[in-house]
Amino acid sequence: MKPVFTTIAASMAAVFASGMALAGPQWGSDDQIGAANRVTAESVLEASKLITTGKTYALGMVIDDNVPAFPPRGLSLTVLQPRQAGKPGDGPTQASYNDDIFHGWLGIGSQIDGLGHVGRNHEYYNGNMSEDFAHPGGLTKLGVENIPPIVARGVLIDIAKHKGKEILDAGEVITADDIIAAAKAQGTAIGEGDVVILNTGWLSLLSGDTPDPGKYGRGEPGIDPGAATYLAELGVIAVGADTWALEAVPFAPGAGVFEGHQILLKDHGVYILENMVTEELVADGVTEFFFSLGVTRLKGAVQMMINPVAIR
Ligand code: UVW
Repeated sequence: MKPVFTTIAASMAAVFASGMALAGPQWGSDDQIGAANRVTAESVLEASKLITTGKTYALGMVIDDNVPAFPPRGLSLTVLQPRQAGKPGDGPTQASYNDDIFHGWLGIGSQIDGLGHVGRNHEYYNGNMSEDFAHPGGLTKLGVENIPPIVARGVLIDIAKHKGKEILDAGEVITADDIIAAAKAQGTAIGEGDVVILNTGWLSLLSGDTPDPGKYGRGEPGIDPGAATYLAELGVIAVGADTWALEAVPFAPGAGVFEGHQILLKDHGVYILENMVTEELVADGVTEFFFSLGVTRLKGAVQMMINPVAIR
């Protein structure tokens, strides 16, 4: 009989030889940050070499109460001048100020899905059961406050260009083969530790002379479960797109409800970035960039509005 460690080593070697990344528990049973474990000082230094011109790109959209959101999400903002009515201001220099009150959902506009967002039959990333951590006052595990700075090599895969379209259709499925072919055509290798952003053109429905937010929100092009598995097994940190939920809606034939979310978030600890503004990167032909995202550390939050920055 082979010694246990030899057997384990052999199966680990087989896993790595097959190019398959292990799911959540590879970072330990207490792990709460999943694929963000792939951010290291070395990987950040390597990514920093992608900065060649210093041009910055805001990947976050302007968010207001008109932004199409997954129902019933919404927001309202109120600006006020507390305790200042009828006064010239505070102190000898008459200091005056505006504050703001936000009421709303955090999964709105450009957003990150934390690892506590989508599970399978109430089980979430790393075996966490809903009843143990999803409390009304906030998640006690997997909250976005745990997400470390995500600084990495970013790659933009222009699926729309590869398919010869300005905008993909609602429900148009992006398969693993599509991603492989588009990446090959544009000469971009996707590797472990990358943040992958897909361009579908869908977000352009919200701009231009005749924006169509209704069409934007009713459906979307996006990945199928096979594409989610492919990207997760490459060992990426996050997958995003210029769509509101990354996945094809209506869902791909045979796919479950937001099954790509289950595969990425729950099975692999890979983050999802939604409503990414890709337009300027596409216009400049940028396919590889330095990606930087510090997520607001609201304790116990599931999702968060974000504005990642790409630098070329
Ligand atoms: C769901 O998938 C339910 O929401 P989101 O698109 O915000 O991830």
